[in-house]
Amino acid sequence: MSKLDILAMPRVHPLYLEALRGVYNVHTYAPDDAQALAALAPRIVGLATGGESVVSGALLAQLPQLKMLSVFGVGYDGIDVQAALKQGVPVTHTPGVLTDDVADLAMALVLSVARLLPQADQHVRMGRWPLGLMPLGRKVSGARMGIVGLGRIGMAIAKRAAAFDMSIAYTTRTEKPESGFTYYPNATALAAEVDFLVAITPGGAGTHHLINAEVLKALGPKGYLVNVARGSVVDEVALVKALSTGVIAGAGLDVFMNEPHVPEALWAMPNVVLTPHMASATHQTRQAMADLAFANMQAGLSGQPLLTPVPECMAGLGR
Ligand code: NAP
Ligand code: 8YV
Repeated sequence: MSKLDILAMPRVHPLYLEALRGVYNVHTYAPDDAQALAALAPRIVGLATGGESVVSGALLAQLPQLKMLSVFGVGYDGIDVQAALKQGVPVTHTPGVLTDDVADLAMALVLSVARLLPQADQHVRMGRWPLGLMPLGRKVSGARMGIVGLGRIGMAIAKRAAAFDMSIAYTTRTEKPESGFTYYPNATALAAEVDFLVAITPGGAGTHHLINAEVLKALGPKGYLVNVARGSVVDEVALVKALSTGVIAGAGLDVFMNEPHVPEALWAMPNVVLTPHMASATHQTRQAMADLAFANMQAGLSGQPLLTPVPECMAGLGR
């Protein structure tokens, strides 16, 4: 029997591609080659994407035989899920398997920016230690943690923060009384009461610029922002201004508005720690994500129950 054809968006993770290639013909989408897509389109039954991929309704409409869209990532804000559902195409993602890693990196950014780890490393490597002392850092243990988005990953961050004896407060659209943490109805009110504000919501229209100039002002000159959510959640222009004018003390950033491009203004700032969207980038977790994304693709293309459909999909397709 001939292999089914899958289209993979650019930059989909190699481990996911490797698994797909064992079973399917995998073609990489070339956004600038309309002819190639037109030739392939009638055969494409599966679409493989990453968490940052952008899949428009227009692209989906060009794939009339599409039966399945499987995202390698928990976030899927770049995918037009409503258009997929209208076309009868289920969408899956990879929740849970990356929760620990993302929470670990959020805490790593908190610690790095507060305890000046990149500068400390440079201090030793550049031979500056014999010449003098480093500036002092900010104590993390016992400080006040504010979490914007208390879902799977937000809860895992809270668990880690609790081990550092931090007090924990949060904001979400719906209060989570079962968490036992202090609830604030919006990010500004939360920011005013914490030392570290960590953003970990989904991206997309509902959270666009949730962290804006007003929130940063409320966080204040002794406050730190950590963003492991999506670049769109933070007003990046307001953030650069706040960091360069002392409106906030510092930031740890794993995600950016226009990845992989990071505003150059941030590169030279000593009060900022920058990582390249790598919160789930460990061997163990990337493999687990690849396994789950692949299993979802196989399930969808063989008529088996999907393992982890996105919530809209469960409602929309009655699964
Ligand atoms: P989740 O379990 O669905 O949690 C999302 C949380 O965000 C929920 O508590 C939700 O609560 C809250 N939320 C949604 N909209 C909000 C809004 N407008 N204002 C305040 N809170 C809001 O998802 P998860 O598994 O924790 O993942 C969260 C996100 O992390 C992903 O969608 C992705 O964007 C990001 N992520 C980043 C990386 C990385 O590499 N940096 C890796 C994985 C995930 P309510 O519904 O009550 O508002
Ligand atoms: C990945 C992510 O880096 O899961 C997500 O939402 O942002 C990250 O885990 C990404 O999905 C890889 O494409």
